[in-house]
Amino acid sequence: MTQDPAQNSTQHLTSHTVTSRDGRIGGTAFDLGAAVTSWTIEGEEFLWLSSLSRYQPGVAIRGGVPICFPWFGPGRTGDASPKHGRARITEWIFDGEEITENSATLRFSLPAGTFEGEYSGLAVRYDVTFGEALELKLTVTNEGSEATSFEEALHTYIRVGDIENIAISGLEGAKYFNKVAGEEGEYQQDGAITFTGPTDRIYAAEGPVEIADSTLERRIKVELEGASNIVVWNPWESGAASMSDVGAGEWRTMVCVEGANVLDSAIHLEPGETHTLTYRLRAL
Ligand code: TA6
Repeated sequence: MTQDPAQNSTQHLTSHTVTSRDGRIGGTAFDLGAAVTSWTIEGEEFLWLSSLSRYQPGVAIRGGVPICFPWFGPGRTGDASPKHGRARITEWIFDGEEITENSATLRFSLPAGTFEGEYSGLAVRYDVTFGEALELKLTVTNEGSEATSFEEALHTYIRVGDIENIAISGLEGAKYFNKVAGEEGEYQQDGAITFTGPTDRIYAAEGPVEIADSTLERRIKVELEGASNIVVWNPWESGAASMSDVGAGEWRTMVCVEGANVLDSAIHLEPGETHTLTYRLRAL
């Protein structure tokens, strides 16, 4: 897929690349979408980022950790726009960094006035800690005078060796909604998840889950707090073919394991209430 090189360059966007004092841990996040795009331990990358991602104001970065907020996909009504909500295409405020011997933290918040109507009272903070684990904390406070509810997801793209050579355990027996066209409906997970075609599932489960990657010979654990759903997605060759910002064959080297609260599990906040969604990724 060819692309205007200017769109594929990060030069117009502000990003923050940090390293722990001992030099072992690295990470990068952009103000656009507060999108984390890299987390490394001794140079080994754990996040997937498309080589054809656009880096343009108002366009979601393809890979890393997009934030879906205040709705997921087309939302509970099925027609909300933009897809996955405005947070991932908004310039967040960078609230500073904190570097320690073995970690680096970046803090962001959404500018006041990002949302209108029912979401206008929501204040959103996002704290990203790159350490032996990648820890992401999305904190939402209802500062308005009306109760409101929202969906959210930390849409993490994890780098894998080959999607056909991974297995995800921890969701055995969990109920899920299958979003793949032609297969829509409620199912129950039988055994570990393996991949043989397009996969797009919303599990009613919090995990934890483990990804066994026999190509890269590593195991990765995802732990969540404050999440009622785990979304597992890979577009496969057929889905990736219609995505202009995914490089040839790169769909094979990613799996999205997302911490989420969507549909019936949307978060309801009374005035003054706060909810935090925490996502932790670690290599075992
Ligand atoms: O989280 C899975 C999903 O909702 C899929 O249905 C798929 O469309 C994906 O997100 C990516 O969405 P995007 O808008 O980034 O192309």
